[in-house]
Amino acid sequence: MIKTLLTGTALVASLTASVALADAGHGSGIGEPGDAAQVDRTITIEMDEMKYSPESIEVAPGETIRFEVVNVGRAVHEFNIGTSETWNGHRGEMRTMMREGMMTMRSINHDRMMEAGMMHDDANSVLLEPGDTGEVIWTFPEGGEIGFACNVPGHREAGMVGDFRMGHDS
Ligand SMILES: [Cu+2]
Repeated sequence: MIKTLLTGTALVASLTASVALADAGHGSGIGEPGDAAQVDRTITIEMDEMKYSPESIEVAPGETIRFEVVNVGRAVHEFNIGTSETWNGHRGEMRTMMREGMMTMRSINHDRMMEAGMMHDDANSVLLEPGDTGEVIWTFPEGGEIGFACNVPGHREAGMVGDFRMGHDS
């Protein structure tokens, strides 16, 4: 009984954090969801165990990029555009998903995520099973410290993080 109550509380806290993160996304300077009709270029990113290729990407101010993300590894990985701050907020959500059986290290249970109301369809990220491909279309701000990271528990800590080099003249 106590265990169930604690789990329920954690889930609510996590969902609240998720909503706060969505709000922060618009005014916090990490950019905004891009328009598919306004894409300047497409970049393919491969995700493998604890690393991205490429792991550093130059972006021009205001540029809209379509990221084609391919999981070539054997574990579930995420491509999530943000900052340490947004990732720290998102980490609790990922832990909850693992604990509640919405995902394991190697698979994603989409039905369970739907049941729990956690669709995980944030525009700034894509979570993929091994062998899967997804996309993120993102419009970058005029500047700022932005990167990309995998928030599957333990992955960012193990170095699964990359950076955008902003402000390059193109
Ligand atoms: Cu990962």
